[in-house]
Amino acid sequence: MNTAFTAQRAQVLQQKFMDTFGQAPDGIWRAPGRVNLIGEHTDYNLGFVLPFAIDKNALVAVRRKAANKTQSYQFASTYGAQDTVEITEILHENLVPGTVPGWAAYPAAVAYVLDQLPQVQLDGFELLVDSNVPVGSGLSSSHAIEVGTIVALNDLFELGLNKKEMARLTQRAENEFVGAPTGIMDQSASLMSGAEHALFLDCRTLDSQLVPLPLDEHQLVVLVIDTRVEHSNSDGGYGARRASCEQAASELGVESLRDIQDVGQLENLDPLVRRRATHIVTENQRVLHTVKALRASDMNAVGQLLNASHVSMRDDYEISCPELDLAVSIAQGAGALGARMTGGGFGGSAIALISEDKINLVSEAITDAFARAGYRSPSIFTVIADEGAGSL
Ligand code: GAF
Repeated sequence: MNTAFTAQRAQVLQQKFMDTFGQAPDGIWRAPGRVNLIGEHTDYNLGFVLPFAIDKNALVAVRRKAANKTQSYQFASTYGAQDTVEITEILHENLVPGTVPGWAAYPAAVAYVLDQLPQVQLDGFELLVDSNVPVGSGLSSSHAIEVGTIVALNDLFELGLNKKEMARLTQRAENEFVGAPTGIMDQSASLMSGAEHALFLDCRTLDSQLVPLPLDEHQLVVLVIDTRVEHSNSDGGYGARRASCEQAASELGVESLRDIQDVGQLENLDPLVRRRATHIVTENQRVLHTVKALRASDMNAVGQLLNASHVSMRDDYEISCPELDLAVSIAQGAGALGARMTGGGFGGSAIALISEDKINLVSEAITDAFARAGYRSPSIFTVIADEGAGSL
């Protein structure tokens, strides 16, 4: 974490909170976005994922209101804010799924799921968000806000929730209130990650291990190429992929595709469903192999697994797009050890594992190729593996 930069942002947020709500917040909490190194769309199939939290995050300032005040929630953010910050106020009785527009749906969704817990009396609170996770880039900007909100409320209302419980609750917030049928990877990465490690997560049990990322040792960096093709997990493509996986599991008589280890078992499925399921079965295996390769510090093997993952998402799962494919192939051609799209797909970002002396070369090659293809200029930056959410 860049501590000085975060402290500076927190100071500005503290002042803005006072200007907006007239009093200081009770605290400020930080929740990171993530990249997924490998293991895509395996989470809702109860399989394996290997993401890491990044050094781009949401800062969430919160003040708990006195219990005898009207039970209402006030949300504001610095998004697009110049001098004035717009406040969204939601009364407790109006906390209804699907009714809160824009980014305020994320903290509202968290209030909604917490409020349903029998032991929780969620009095009113005021909340101000500042985030530098790019929106719509596939780096989990919405989950960063949700996780920032739940860790703040967990502390302030002394709810005693552990990380697994917070991950499951924020998944419900996203599924039931926001209406996106997403899995559990992103919030888990934001909650459970550790600096300089990837999070090896079993999405069935939420048991996890931190696997060291030997990047410095090999003078490697992870480059993110945000294609600036915006995607949303509420669009139909994500849900359609999930439905195909559920159909495959049901036809095969298993709880989830996690229970299939051999693609030979898929051969009687309808051809389209079989290709979708093939991605999931092979991707789970690639995650396990990547964990082994990282532990053996074999970064060439890691790179090859990233490349294979991209092919599988492009051809079998069909969630890539021309901009992502171009970013990946140019990065590979310019010397990346491996590259793949990351996140939900249909836009968003790709990652490339490259040696640190090739950052400019690879970035320029991708920017030039995008210009020649007539695509929007991509946003390209390196990320470091940061620690999970907590209070500042
Ligand atoms: C999105 C979802 F939110 C995750 O749950 C996961 O399914 C991912 O797409 C694909 O791996 O980020």
